[in-house]
Amino acid sequence: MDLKAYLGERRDLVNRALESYLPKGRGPAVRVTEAMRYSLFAGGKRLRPILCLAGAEAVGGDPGEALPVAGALEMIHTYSLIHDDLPAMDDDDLRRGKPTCHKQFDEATAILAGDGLLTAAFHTLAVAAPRYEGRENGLLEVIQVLGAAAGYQGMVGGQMLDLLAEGRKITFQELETIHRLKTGALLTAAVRTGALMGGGSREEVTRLTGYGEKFGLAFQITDDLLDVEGSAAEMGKATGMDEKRHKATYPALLGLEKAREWARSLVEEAVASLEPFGSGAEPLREIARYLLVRRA
Ligand code: GRG
Repeated sequence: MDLKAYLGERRDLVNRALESYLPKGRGPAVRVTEAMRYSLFAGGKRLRPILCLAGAEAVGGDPGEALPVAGALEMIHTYSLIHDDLPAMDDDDLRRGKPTCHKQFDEATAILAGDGLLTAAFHTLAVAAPRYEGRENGLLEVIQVLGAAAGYQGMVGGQMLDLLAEGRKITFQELETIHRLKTGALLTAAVRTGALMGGGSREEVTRLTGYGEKFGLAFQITDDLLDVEGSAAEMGKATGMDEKRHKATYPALLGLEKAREWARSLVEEAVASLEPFGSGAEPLREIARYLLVRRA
């Protein structure tokens, strides 16, 4: 398959959906919607929504049915980036190739933009609910999965552990827990919710969740590698920051070659989880392999 064309077509689909969920000039305070839209449309890869649509496709479902969930995932992800870039957290100036939200607007507006996006994610799902008449329980399960993955049991918990680990030596096990929660939980939820929205069987959902877990870890390792080997121009954010901040990373703990090897074996395991699936899972296979060659 032509992965580049597939990703481009899916990105456009997601962008059109996001445009309809968060149109210009919405709400009583245009400044906050402007800030939300500034970060949301700053040009991310749309990896989480694409994984969600691909999860639906893998189980033979209609990816269009998963679009509101895909949009919600991207809103949650963008909120996490806005807050992560704040002076109280990573204090970054560049994201998605543009000034970070608090640099472009101001700190208070960036906090509100993040809050607005997180809230809009769940609001979007509630607004879409009538479309799923007769399948309300499925939608509720999706909301549960998303809430847990984004919240204290997942991404927020992982971010807290990451902040607590600053300036101290951590074990490999601790590093893995941080990343499983901080980055992996939302990526796993993307594939899982896609499979649920596509009407996958329990076994299919479990298998795709396994894929998401391996994918999430491999993604983080390649993200760490790109921080060492990538360029700011390609990444749209400053690189070399992990070392500067003395952050524990996979390359720092394992060395570059071992980290690369581990990412490779996780990608193989992710692809192996898809063994019983037919050609509908080809995008998921290709996206996993793409992790090993991505430059951004
Ligand atoms: C503030 C609650 C809260 C959580 C922040 C995800 C996160 C937790 C922080 C981001 C820090 C970071 C750079 C983690 C590495 C992995 C990651 C999430 C990279 C960015 O995701 P991409 O590459 O970005 O999918 P785009 O811009 O393409 O969407």
